[in-house]
Amino acid sequence: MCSSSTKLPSLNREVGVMYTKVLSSGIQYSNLPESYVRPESERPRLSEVSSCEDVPVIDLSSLNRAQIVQQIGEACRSHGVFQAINHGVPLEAVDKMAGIASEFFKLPVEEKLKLYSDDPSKTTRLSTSFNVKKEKVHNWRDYLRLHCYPLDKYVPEWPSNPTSFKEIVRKYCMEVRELGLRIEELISESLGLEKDYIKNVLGQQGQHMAVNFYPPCPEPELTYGLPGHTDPNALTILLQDLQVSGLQVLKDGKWVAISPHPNAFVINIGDQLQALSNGIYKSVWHRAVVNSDKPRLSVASFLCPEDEALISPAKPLTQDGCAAIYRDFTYTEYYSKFWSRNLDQEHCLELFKTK
Ligand SMILES: O=C(O)CCC(=O)C(=O)O
Repeated sequence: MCSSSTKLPSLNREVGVMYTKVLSSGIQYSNLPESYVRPESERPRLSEVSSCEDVPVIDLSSLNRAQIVQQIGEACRSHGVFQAINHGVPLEAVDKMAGIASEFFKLPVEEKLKLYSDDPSKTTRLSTSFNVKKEKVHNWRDYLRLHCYPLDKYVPEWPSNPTSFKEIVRKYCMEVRELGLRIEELISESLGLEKDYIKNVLGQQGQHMAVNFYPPCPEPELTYGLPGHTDPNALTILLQDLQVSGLQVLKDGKWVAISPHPNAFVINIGDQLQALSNGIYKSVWHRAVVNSDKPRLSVASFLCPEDEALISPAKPLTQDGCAAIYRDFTYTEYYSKFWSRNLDQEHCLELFKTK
């Protein structure tokens, strides 16, 4: 049942290889290729997933800062994720970002493949799955990965097709960065730390983007867009497709779907904030599942510590008998460990525990 039968026109071998490098090639698969099929015990069991009614929705425009801080603290402790509304990023910037992402993935495959690379160290690349050279089973996803900070350094290497890509994405990145830094201040305060504590520890933060494209999948029960993982960075700001859901988070040992909320960003705590908070806040396990009807897009923006930032549990959180549960490490050390593994292995932070 799982052998791939494609509707690929008769092509010579070289062209065929090119077409199968990414999923967004126009090929329609009627069965899931074997290399995407998860063993029975690792499948998503979609019928058992309930929709998460209670993922906190936080209004960032409230004038009551103390209340926002308290809501963020509760959300980070209980879920590791929340949806931010009235976040200050103009709707126009968001709509244009979603539009240009969709246009990009509709480009002819030859055009997109000019950017193809499976080398995670490349700062601008189109790729597929997660880490194709390391993983045993592939994921039903293509993605465009961009480094975004400092903008003037990276924008020149971004796609120039569609022609408005650079301008639209540049604007979006600036807005999202501002939002992320604002949320980091609120998170600092919610931990009882100085407003600038997180910013000071993380230094001149990098910013990366993954524009994710999940084509319709012939057998969504057998695979993932992205399997369960936590994010290795500090904070993730995710723009979800409003029409097509697919994001799920692990809550109390069960996978629950996060229905897209109009004009909201999904904000999730990454591994670095879990370490800095000495485990008080959770870097949430999340995954993207696929469906057989419609393509789905998401745009993840990641704020990352500078390479040499020294991450350690915040000193004020390791007093009064609370020992540091993670050893100190630099972000470079963490990031290279993260990319040397499969996405769905044990939490990478486990490797940095003091005991
Ligand atoms: O597509 C999604 O909803 C999740 C994306 C994600 O987890 C990621 O890019 O790391």
